[in-house]
Amino acid sequence: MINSILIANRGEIAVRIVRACREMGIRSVVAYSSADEDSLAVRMADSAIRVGPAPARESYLNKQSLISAAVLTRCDAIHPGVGFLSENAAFAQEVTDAGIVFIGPKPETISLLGDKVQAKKTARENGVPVIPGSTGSVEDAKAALESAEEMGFPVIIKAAAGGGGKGMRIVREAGEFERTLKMAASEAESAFSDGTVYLEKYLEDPRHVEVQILADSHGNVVHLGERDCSVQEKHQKLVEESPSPVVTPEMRASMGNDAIRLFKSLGYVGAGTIEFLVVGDEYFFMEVNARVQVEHPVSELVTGVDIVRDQIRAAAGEDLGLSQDNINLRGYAIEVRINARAPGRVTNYLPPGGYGVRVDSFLYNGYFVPPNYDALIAKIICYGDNREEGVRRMERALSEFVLEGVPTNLDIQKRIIGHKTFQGGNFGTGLLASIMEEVA
Ligand code: MV4
Repeated sequence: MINSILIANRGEIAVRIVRACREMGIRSVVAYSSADEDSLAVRMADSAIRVGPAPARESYLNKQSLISAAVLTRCDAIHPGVGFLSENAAFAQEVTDAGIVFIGPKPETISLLGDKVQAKKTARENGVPVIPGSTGSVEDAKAALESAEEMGFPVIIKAAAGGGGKGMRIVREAGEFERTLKMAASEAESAFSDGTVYLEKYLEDPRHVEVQILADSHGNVVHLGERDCSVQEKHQKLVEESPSPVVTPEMRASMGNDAIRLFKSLGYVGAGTIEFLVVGDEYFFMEVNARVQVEHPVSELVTGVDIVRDQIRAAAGEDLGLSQDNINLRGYAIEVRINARAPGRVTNYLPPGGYGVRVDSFLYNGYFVPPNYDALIAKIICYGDNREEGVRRMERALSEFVLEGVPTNLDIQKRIIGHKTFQGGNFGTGLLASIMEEVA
């Protein structure tokens, strides 16, 4: 049983969790920084507690302050949301040691999955296809060059402690290899205090497809289909959709079974995502995100499963009674992320609505978007019976959206969703760059 949750996050995800708490009869307490005193989550929650000044390092990343806040407000659980401490094994452990439920997988699971080399090894051992030519961590430059030549250029160097594109380097020829390897390792060392890097064959213009998993502590594990997140800008997702236009029913079943096998072997509890790169009819494991994700509403709309509610129930030790036979993927959903290009005060906000449109946001008239955090300010999610209908509905929703006072990426989103290549469904991760070129 969970009675009260401290929400150790902000923005639209904090609002999403407050809403789940209200529906579940759970008291919500929002932990906020000085920059977020006027936030919608603070207004909507049952109560709120300041955990530090504006810089995230001293507030949303301040483990001790957050745990003290939970103790002071008599919360029996902490929801870390996305980003910040959501995949921090030390935080999960300290929360647990304080006798508080961490809403997420076990600290050991977070720790294993946070090391991308270990995660890949575990995937491979469980029969999940990994990227061809990929190896364990790089030990010395000479051996690494040999292994790169063996897999053939281009190769990609990734940081073991990275993930989500942080600290990646593509190497197209042997001559650049050693220098780039050194740079990647020293960047990884300064960014993550861990200079471990690994190599993969670089796949040209792949699609990014991820499978949503839900698991309870009673051994029930199901998948909620995939999300295609191929429209990205500097590793920031801009559009997510389900089903993927390139995933066949056979691929879906195979990816889903692989994911379930891996998550069962991990003893995973809660909501998680397995990321794949897809080229043609082949898919390759990339990494696991051990948290609920920004784009989770897409899967909620095509399955009817309240992922945040079930994540909380799983953390409370409840048997979710999940069975894959009861998960029915129906229709199509698409999410567009609206990002602020600069801080500013909202002078006019009219979110879209109507049939098949959901908006997850923390904006309101008069709200000041602070400069300190993530640029994401609104997610527009549309449902349709099929991709054509869902995309048309998204075009309609974007045309209704009014936001004045804060510059956003709304124009580029309209251009993407209205683009014939996007609408055709046949594109890779290079789509955005080619649209930007057309604009210029
Ligand atoms: C790759 C890749 C090609 N080959 N790995 C990993 C994290 C993600 N944000 C970007 N990642 C990539 N990993 C191999 N072996 C290409 C990318 C990639 C990418 C992937 C999905 C969507 C957009 C992307 C943009 C650039 C690079």
